[in-house]
Amino acid sequence: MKLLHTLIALSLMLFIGCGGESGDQQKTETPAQSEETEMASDDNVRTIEVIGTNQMKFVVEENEEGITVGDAVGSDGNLLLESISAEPGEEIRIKLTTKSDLPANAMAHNWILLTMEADGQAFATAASQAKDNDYIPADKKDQILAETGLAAGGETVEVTFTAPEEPGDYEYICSFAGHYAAGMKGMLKVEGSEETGGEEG
Ligand SMILES: [Cu+2]
Repeated sequence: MKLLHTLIALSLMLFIGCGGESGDQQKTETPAQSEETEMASDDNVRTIEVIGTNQMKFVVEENEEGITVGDAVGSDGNLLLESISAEPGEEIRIKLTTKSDLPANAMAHNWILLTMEADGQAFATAASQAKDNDYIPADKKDQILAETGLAAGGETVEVTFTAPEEPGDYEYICSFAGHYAAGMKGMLKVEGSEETGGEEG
């Protein structure tokens, strides 16, 4: 390549030379064609973009494969996110953006995935007393499988996690005070890829 460039440069110089006037010699180096600036974040992890609203709901902009949606929430046509389907051990990223003009202490959201055994209501009740710890109840941390931090209006937080291997329903919630009771929750449904029903029972 270098040689080719040199040859082209040489012939250009000759050409200009023949024309007599060389003018001001501007080195117009064409930028090398390296367009790998925005490739870094594309790691193929399934990403679900979730919006937290002032109505205290998890919503999505449109239905897509692997999620279940309900009715439109609010005036901008976003759809209630009811559940997320996952394969055992699947890697998933949740990107949660809070849409709100309210101050952070009045309206912020997080996304917390709980164990199958956890009681979402009990967790949320304890969380509402843990404002100083970003609404994470210290004595129930062992019930958390994945969590984002809090996102105030205009902010986006994310978490990448591996879905549990055991098929079943895992509740996810926003633990900001009062939001669980208002319906800010849903279900991660881990579906067995094959019948695991064996002999037990
Ligand atoms: Cu919330």
